[in-house]
Amino acid sequence: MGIGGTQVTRLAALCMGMAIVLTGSPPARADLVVFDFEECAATSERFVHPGGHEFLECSVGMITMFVTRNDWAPFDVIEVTQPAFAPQWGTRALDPWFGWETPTDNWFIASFSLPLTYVRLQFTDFGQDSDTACLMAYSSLFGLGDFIGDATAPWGTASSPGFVTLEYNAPADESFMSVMFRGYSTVLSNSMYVDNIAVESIIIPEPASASVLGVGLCLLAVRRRKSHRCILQS
Ligand SMILES: [Ca+2]
Ligand SMILES: [Ca+2]
Repeated sequence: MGIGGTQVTRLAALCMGMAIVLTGSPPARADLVVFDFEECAATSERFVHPGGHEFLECSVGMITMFVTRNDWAPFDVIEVTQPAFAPQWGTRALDPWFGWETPTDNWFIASFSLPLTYVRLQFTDFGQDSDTACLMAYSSLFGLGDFIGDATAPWGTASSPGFVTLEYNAPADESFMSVMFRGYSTVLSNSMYVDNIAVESIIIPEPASASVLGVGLCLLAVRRRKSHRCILQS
């Protein structure tokens, strides 16, 4: 899928925001920020998944999150009222089901405008295939750079309003800029709803110096895919 002018502009802004070089005193941790998707445009409902978002840009406080899929395939924000998600999920969540009938090595990728030290995601589904929830943290945007760490948890064939929570704490003196995540089974590579993405970032100390990465470099980066995968739990 091509990347349009609007996407280029937004990616450029994101890249510029992320090209901050840490200098000066040691960074501090910011408070926990939660992306709950309740203010995002809903584009799908149960059994109707048109792929209404090619990407999603969300800002909470000082942090911007940019969600894509690794192959730039569309996805949705689902609106669910009956059967309901858990109360703490509200009614909206990330929906990976567009294109489910052509299974690929598919992931969501969340890239952030500040380096993170902690991330927590919640996953759910409505039964059927037996899923495992998985996340992987990377040092650079779009699932690139060094693999920092991962987390997995079995979900099986359980159903909403239950959910499973994954969290990852970076080792001391390490941080990450993006997270690849999915709930997957032996038959479907991305088939769980995701909500309440909570992060702790590093506060950029003042004064900080900033350098701007070239947009071309950034766009090149998003075209590359990492091959590192979580190990499926039985
Ligand atoms: Ca929600
Ligand atoms: Ca599933």
